[in-house]
Amino acid sequence: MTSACFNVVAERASADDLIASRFTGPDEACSNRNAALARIVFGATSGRPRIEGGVPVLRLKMGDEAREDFAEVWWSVGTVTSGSAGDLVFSHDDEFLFCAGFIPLSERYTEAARKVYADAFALIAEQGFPKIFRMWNFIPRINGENGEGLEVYRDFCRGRALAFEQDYAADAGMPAATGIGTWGEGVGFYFLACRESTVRHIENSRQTPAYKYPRRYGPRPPSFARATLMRDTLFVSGTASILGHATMHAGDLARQWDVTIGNIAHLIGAENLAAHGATGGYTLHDLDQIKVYYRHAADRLAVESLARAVFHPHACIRYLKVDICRADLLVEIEGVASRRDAGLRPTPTA
Ligand code: 3EB
Repeated sequence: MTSACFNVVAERASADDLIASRFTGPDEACSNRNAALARIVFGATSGRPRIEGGVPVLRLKMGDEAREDFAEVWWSVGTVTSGSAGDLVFSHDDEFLFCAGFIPLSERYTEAARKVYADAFALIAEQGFPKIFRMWNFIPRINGENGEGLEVYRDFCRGRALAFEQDYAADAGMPAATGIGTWGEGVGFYFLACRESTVRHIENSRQTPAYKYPRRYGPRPPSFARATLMRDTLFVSGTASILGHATMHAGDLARQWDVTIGNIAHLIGAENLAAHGATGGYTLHDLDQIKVYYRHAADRLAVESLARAVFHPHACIRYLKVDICRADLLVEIEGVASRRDAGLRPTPTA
């Protein structure tokens, strides 16, 4: 595979200090990247995604006082076409499609979430990229109650589940995802899709599949897989201190961290992947593009030192202080696993 480079770069919004962290594919292809497929700015403002200079841009208000804005940029090695369709913006090259959307603050998200996801599913089918392999959802007041006393996350999950049940290709499976809090004034989401049917959705034998969570967690379960394998890259969903379907160690950051890391290590390991017919496995040192979401500002230094102790010294790690979809969760971690020696490695920044 020579032209199939697929990479991501996280860069500071200030742009002069590029933290390049790229994965899968030959060096040539990676150094060939020439156009941004999309830019997600994790910063101080939020709003509807827009096309800026031909590139979809989604702004998510994720910052706390620490002022640590950064942008996640998805690079294409080919020619990028972008556009909008209703409230959605999208872009694609020959291989991958990016799409982003936004739902304004509301007393009830079920219908709006269902509609915007249904619109997105129709868009990707029409564009010829029917397989979603990674999705992110950022939900304001995620643990608050909606206009009917239902937790906002559960309200959102209901709409998303209806869209996946009724409007998504039945055989496509649910993608790896993150569903997390934001300080923004509405639900922001984005996802990546591809043409091929070779993506493989992975569950974790330590955890109940989220789409099978019992009813006590809400009227409809969350629609996502624990990870999605796309070629040699494993996209790891937001992962937390949940065994089976139960939260472990409410109130105990260190213990929640250990369960979360144990879940990821098991999820990406050879034994769990073999159960899905995939060969080989990954270790925590293969993880990059890591986001650590933590609930309490006071836990920041602790999560940083816990992360440094377990991840590769060159891994790109971002810390985001937001609420998490269950009120008893203190930390959630996502990342992308790939062969650390397979592609061009980033130069560590000072
Ligand atoms: C969990 O395991 C923790 O709703 O898209 C993780 C990843 C979580 C994705 C989502 C939620 C979502 O249930 C929460």
